[in-house]
Amino acid sequence: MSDSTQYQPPAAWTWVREDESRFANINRPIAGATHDKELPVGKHPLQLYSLGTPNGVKVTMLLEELLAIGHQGAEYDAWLINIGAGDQFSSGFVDINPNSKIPALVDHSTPAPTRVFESGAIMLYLAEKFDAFVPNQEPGRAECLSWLFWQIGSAPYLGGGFGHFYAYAPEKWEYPINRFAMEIKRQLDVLNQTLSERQFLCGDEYNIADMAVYSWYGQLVLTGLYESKEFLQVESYTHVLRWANEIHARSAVQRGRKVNRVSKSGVAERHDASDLDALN
Ligand SMILES: N[C@@H](CCC(=O)N[C@@H](CS)C(=O)NCC(=O)O)C(=O)O
Repeated sequence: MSDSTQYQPPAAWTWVREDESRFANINRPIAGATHDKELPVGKHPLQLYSLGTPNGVKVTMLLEELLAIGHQGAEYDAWLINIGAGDQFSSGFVDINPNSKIPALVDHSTPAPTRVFESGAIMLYLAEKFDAFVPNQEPGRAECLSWLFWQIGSAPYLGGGFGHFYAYAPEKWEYPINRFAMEIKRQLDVLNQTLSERQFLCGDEYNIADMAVYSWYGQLVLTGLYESKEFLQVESYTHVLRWANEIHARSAVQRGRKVNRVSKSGVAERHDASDLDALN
């Protein structure tokens, strides 16, 4: 690794394959499949292909919330996509998400199967399908979509920016850590100020915006994504903590957080409610 202060970009960038980085199997400047492999299909109409990261968890939280209020049509098979092993580049996965990132969903209950990718689009698709967890009148609907899209636009600064340079980059560089810590603290303050006046992000009712934002920022302040709780002084965002604790305590949230996890506290695949019951 060259010293970043000495780096002089060449006139045109070229791809130098990494072999030491933990992302060596993932990072490449081209899109498309690397290998032929079909995706498995289970017995339920909804087939989710995902991993228990914050982007994956927000969808399983919503599916478990829908089941908890009695929407049997939200039963789902959740298949593990191991992004470290490159499963997102299989021909089957690329067919349902040309962007090769989890989560991706196929709904087989429509006349022709419907593919949906991008976690925010999946959440909105499911919330609209079951007419739940998204307000259907203004101004509530616009507020919900505003916070949902805020999460999608903001979290890359948290994960790809702060998290990458604070926890994963091969060296600790002050410039990017400082830049992204500043931005994440600003984002946390946006949430904190909003939640000082409201129980949930959009007012009195919990909806998909809370689920999406909790999966990144709630987990950040509660469980310390990137082991950064002290560095970011998360204890100072008292309203975010109050809101995150309230969401964290929900049974559906606890269930959703266990799906597509390769650990004793979770399940790699979920095909029936009983797969999670066994863990409770
Ligand atoms: N904007 C996307 C982001 C999805 C995303 O970044 N997924 C990551 C895991 S959290 C991924 O699949 N990474 C694999 C890769 O980059 O190759 C969404 O919200 O769905």
